[in-house]
Amino acid sequence: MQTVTKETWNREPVPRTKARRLRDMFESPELEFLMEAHNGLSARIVEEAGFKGIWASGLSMSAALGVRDSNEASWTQVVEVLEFMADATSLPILVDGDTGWGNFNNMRRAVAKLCQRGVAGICIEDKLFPKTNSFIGEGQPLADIDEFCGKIKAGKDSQTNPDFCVVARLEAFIAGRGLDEALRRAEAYHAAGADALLVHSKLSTADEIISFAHEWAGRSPIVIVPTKYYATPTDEFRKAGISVAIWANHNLRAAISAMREVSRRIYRDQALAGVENAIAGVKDVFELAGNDELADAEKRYLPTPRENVTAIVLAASRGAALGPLTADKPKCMIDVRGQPILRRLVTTFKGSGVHDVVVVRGYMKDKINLPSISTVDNDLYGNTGEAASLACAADHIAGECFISYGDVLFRHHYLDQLMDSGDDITIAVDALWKERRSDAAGWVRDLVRCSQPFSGDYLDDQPVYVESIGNNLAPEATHGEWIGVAKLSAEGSKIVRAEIDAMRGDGTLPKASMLQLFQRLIDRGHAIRVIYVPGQWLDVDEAADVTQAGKFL
Ligand code: SPV
Ligand code: MG
Repeated sequence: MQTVTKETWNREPVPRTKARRLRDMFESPELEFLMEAHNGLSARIVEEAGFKGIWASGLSMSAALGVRDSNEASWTQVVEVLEFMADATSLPILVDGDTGWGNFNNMRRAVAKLCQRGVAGICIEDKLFPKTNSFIGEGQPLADIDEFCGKIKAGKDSQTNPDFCVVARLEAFIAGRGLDEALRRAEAYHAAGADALLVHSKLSTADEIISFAHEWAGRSPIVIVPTKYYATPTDEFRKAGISVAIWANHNLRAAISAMREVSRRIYRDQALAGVENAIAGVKDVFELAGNDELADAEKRYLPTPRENVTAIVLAASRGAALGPLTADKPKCMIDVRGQPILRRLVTTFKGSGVHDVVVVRGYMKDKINLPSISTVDNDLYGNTGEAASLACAADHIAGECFISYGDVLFRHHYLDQLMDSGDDITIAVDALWKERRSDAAGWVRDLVRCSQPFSGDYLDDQPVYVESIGNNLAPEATHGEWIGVAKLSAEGSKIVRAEIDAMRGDGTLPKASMLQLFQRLIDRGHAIRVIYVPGQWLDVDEAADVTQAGKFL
């Protein structure tokens, strides 16, 4: 028989549902096999072995839960197990539904629920609730035929997938009631709409099921469970025209033997060396659990951790223009839509994988108390400028690093664009600077004149550099506005640190702005790369900006 793998199924032009595939197995002229599984892991192992379908054994699921095969696990607990199994495998599952977990009404609800959870079919047996395993005791009472037929009909009427299968299981042989009773019941169950008949026997030979198959003469598919007549060659079943053989409990029994052996050995040895080579490796466990898929998904969905990238956030100033809003907190801690600006900024950095965020505090420094940041203090904030604040974090200007004002909000992908720049010093410049408006008297802007005006294409990778930067550039000499975020390479960090030292040396450091620092670098011949961005940022310098910031979010 051809081994059908998951890949084979997936190559079908129109994928068949699991229920359709189970139905195909019943209708196939070949003898097909269902292999027992009792949880997600064993379902995966069955699929890995090459089987086309799974028998969710009541005995095995109960035993795996540590209870007896006597409806001690409730039907919803069984459905929970089935859901894990259905999620873990692409194979169709035929569930051992015992007696339908109650009367026709319980059967209706169970079938609807199984269809929802992706189970392909249910097998119900003509015994009484609570059931007993077929291999326990003698003369188990059978269900009333009509009552059982009603249950089959109720199941068929409740399926929401047209291919869902209801298999009727004959326990006449198990109850010692013989072939005639089995055939009488088979006739009735077939007429009630059963898609297949499972004929069960506890003899050590296949005599009962073969005589049944002979009399039944292919009127509907026959399913068997050769647990007790395991020595019968499989070809005998083929010759008898059996549709499906169920290997009903062998994974559970294998697990019991293996777990016993390993537990006893480890108990005895008080050591693991004796078992290590005889059991599946931890890697195997990861593989079965699908960890590769998770690793791929992490690449797609998680921000790439920027190892060793630091963000230095300059947040020392009060923001006096904000008046009463900064009477009791620095401006970076002003609330915008329920969160301080600084928290949003830190979230933007962390969301882009920059986890090392250093905030330079000054005015009301104790109010900057966010978790997961580190701080340095510019206690002379009242008489110093931004360059002096940056100098307080000089030890952190190392390796790749961002420098940002503490009162700006911007789209997080601007950080990715800055990261992607191959230059040592890069700043994000708003190409739509002319569209920004403010009524504030003395509005101060960080204007930039570039080597090229914005080309109109944000994907244009022609490098553009800063020619001059300041607050007082003439509009006709201006190409954009710095949004307050810069990125340094490891070399860029060295250059900036050296310039800070030079400024300290010549006495200009205390009063210098970031713009003056940048302009000095340009004058010294260092290139500052420009990444043009299309607006979508703001800084908070005055009360109206707080309202704008709310809208921006
Ligand atoms: C099961 O696997 O739970 C079955 C088959 O119902 S048997 O145990 O043979 O009854
Ligand atoms: Mg069972």
